[in-house]
Amino acid sequence: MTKEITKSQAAMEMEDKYGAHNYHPLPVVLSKGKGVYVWDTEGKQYFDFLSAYSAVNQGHCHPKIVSALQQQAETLTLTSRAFYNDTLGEYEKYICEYFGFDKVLPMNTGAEAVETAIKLSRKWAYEKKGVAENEAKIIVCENNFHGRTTTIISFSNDEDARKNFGPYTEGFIKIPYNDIDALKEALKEENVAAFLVEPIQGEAGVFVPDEGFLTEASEACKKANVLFVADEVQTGVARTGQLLACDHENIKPDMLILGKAVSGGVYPVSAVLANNDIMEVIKPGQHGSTFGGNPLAAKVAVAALDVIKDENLAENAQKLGVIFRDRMQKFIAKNDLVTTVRGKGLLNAIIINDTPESSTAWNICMQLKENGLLAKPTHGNIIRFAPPLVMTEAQLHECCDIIEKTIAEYK
Ligand code: IF1
Repeated sequence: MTKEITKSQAAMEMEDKYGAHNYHPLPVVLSKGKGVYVWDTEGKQYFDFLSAYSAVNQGHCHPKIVSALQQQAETLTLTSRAFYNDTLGEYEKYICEYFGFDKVLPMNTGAEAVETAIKLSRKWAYEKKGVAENEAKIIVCENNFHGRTTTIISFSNDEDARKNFGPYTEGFIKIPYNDIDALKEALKEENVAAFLVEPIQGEAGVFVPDEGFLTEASEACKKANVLFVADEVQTGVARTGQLLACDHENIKPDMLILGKAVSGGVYPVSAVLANNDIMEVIKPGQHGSTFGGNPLAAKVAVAALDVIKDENLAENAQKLGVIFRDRMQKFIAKNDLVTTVRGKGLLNAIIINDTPESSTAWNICMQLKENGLLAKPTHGNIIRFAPPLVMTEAQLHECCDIIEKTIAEYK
């Protein structure tokens, strides 16, 4: 027993000593995952209610995805895009048909895909819309989270993400989220290339816009000849109870940004999808990445997207999400510690009745960990709940029991 405690202690101390302190993890050291479960170095089992920020929608170590990885790893891993390979085209066809676009531009991380969409939007504005060189503007929303590159943090309003990383990239107009009038006003400006938006704001604490906002936004963009660019890195791939969060309002973005669960968390795979009139502005040598679209990524992504359909994960997320919010609503009606539950599908959050500066949400997460469920607070007093979508109804009820018991007993 003592020896095992030393094991996780040792792992944490090693990260602390040799790794940059750019994260503040919950003190649990994970060494194994399967489906909705993860295990720590002491063998304690937990429900994973973060799913690696919605990358592991298909569940940990899904056998079909892992098998695709293993087979391809023994065959061909990386060619670079200097040559063709026999897996990329198949993947490109597959993902284009899957989401209904003409073309895909493959990248690796979410931030890279957002950067790609920004570059595509600007180039489209200059070459198709006729915006004067270096004048293109992109409308973004307050409290956005799109990644951590220097350009992306330039239009963040999170001090931690931004401060002392300047000088910042120009060319962004910030409007309040979920404010159609502000968007229409901003669209009156000249030289607007795109509106970049998360259909649900994840980092902001799972903020769901009013019904109709996305539809109106999409229509207003179309009228103004401005690209509607959806960042579905976190909301995409069945998380919110539809394949895409945009599907809840039946809208089709001009550009779709995907990451995370495109690979089921097995390998970094991201993508930008668009139709030919947009994608054709990129010519050889103008954008790319050594690893983007490599054979491993291609095979893993096809397997991961297959699993979403084969196992009806969007439907399951939709169904379980309703049950989850229903139980939480009933619970908070008789508990003062939680004020709100909100979300869509299995992307949900509860708001703790305390200041963002308090450590209440953190302490609750520590207690949830003791009780066998892992979640992480965001913005001090919000706890995000996003389990893998392969969860069963019985498991979800078990998890709700843990959450309710933990909060009810919290002192
Ligand atoms: C971290 C949150 C989640 C994203 C959207 C692009 C990216 C992300 C909508 C960039 C990434 C992350 C990254 C993670 C924390 C996280 C997050 F807490 F910030 F909100 F998911 F819940 N667009 N989201 O949400 O993707 O480059 O990371 O692959 O630690 O920074 P990436």
